[in-house]
Amino acid sequence: MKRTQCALIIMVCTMGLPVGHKIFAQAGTPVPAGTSERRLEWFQHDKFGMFIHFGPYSVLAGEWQGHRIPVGNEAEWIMQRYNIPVKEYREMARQFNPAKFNADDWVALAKAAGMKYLVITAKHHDGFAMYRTNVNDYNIVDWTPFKRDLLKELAAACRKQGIRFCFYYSQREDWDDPDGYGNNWDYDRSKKNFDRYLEMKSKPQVRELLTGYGPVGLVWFDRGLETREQAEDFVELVHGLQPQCLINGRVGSYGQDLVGDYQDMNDRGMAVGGIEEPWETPQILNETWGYSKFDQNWKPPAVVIHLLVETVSKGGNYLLNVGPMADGTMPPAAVATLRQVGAWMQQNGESIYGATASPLPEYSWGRTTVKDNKVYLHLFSWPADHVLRVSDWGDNPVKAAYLLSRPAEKLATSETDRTLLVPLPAQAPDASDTVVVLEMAAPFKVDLPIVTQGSDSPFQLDYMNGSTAGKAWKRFNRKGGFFISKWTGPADSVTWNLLVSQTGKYRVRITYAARAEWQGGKYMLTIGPQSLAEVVEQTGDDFDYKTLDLGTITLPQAGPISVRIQPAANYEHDLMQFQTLELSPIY
Ligand code: H79
Repeated sequence: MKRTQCALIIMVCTMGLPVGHKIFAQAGTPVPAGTSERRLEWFQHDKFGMFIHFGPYSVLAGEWQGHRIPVGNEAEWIMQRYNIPVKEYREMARQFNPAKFNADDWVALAKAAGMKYLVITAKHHDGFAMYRTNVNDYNIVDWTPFKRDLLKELAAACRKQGIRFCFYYSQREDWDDPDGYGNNWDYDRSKKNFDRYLEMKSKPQVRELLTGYGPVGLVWFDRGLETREQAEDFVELVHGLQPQCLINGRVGSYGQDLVGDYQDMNDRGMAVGGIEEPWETPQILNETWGYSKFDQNWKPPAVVIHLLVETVSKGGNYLLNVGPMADGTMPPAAVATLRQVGAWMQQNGESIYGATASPLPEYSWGRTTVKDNKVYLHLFSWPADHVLRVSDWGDNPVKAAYLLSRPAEKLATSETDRTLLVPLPAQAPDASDTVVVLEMAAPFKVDLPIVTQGSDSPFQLDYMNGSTAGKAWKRFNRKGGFFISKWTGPADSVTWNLLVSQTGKYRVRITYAARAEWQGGKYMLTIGPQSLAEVVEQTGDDFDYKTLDLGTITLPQAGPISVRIQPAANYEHDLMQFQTLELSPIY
């Protein structure tokens, strides 16, 4: 449901909730070292990282024997795409010699862009190690004329310049190894022993990387392992060696519930609304991860800034990729863009670092981020009449308003009909994103959106128009989409405020997924003054959603009511993976 449809605010139902209430609550409670929450502190603060895809595919730069990877496709997939025999790809990799590589330059570029962590491909799907491995000689030191351990130099430069060193490791896909996943042109699929690959290459390499390169901020796995046990093995391996190191959600199967510390969107994916679980989106500057000499579709700096802001406004991290060229230097266009993003960050970083998801809607003029007692309005476009209108502002008295770049010049604000008006200078000081700061005496309070209904139309209550409390979280899964889960007790709930216009009988249907072990969990469904005791039924595996009919209820009165779902008792496990509750009028 679109925010505009459900955002009719009426005074009766105003229930103020401090923004990011769960995060504030956590800050006061001591968290034992090594837990996910503690590990995630830097990640949730830092917001912006550099992704680097570099390997032998960078030499091919999108072309193999006259075949060209179409722009829009991944150049690092070239070996798979043209089924290049291992022998030939390995010969090609002999030429990999990034002689102009300078670790300090790369790290300085990340730093200049305002990035705080750096994730380099230690091994991509092609199986080539970008560091000196003991597993085999197919690595940058033993196999190439370069002979240097690129990761070692990068890790040292990161430490020196205060950037968190992290690595990408393709733990399942390996087109070089006879037992790895993906290469069925050289190797007979039926003869593969995948466990042998995991034990003989994948795990030993992850172990090497976590023992030889200093503290690692996070390990970025890709293309998820099939079973939960396999994924948990990798989690134990990483946390056993470096308890503070984060693990991204792609360690496990994309269709299962999260294993690891935080969730990644799809490649280039974006959230539909604020996600309450820590998350990240991997994004690209042009249309490929590994360098392609054909791809000159570079995003303008303003677009990069908008994507960063949009991500932060929804509670996420922005991991932005650059694919260096075979000689070890960065494409000039990428450098220019990152420097311009950095200039913007220099001025406006306060609105990004440490900011949390905004409860305000997506505006036509831009996005908003929030931190402590401040709301940052990011103006992607400048209003023609120089008056900024912030609808759904509610009851939040403004102490001071000013442009982040000119804090001394205060702007006078006024309110009309719960919309805040901010008079602006005639010209946008920053055409890509001018940030207006609104300072308040207290954290911003949101009104729960009011879900309205058209005549004879049902209420669709979901992730977007509900409000969670306690441990219940708005989350994402590739198979499950946007959903709510992690609730284990009565304090964990999701609530909707409804404006009933049609009285009478309603059919109640709920859509959720529940594993076998969650079967029998009891939950309370409160609809206005009525409470229904319900029992969770098994629906199948993770995200095997089913719609269950919960019978009928009567809504005798028009007007505001609230609807809530919460576990009826404390459980050791999740209640359910919730998707929607539908109340449809019966005629
Ligand atoms: O490392 C980057 C990608 O190479 C990797 N994830 C990001 C971070 C990735 N792994 N898998 N995928 C992306 C899915 C890719 C599918 C495709 Fe293709 C590759 C689409 C086009 C090329 C395989 C080959 C499927 C169709 C053709």
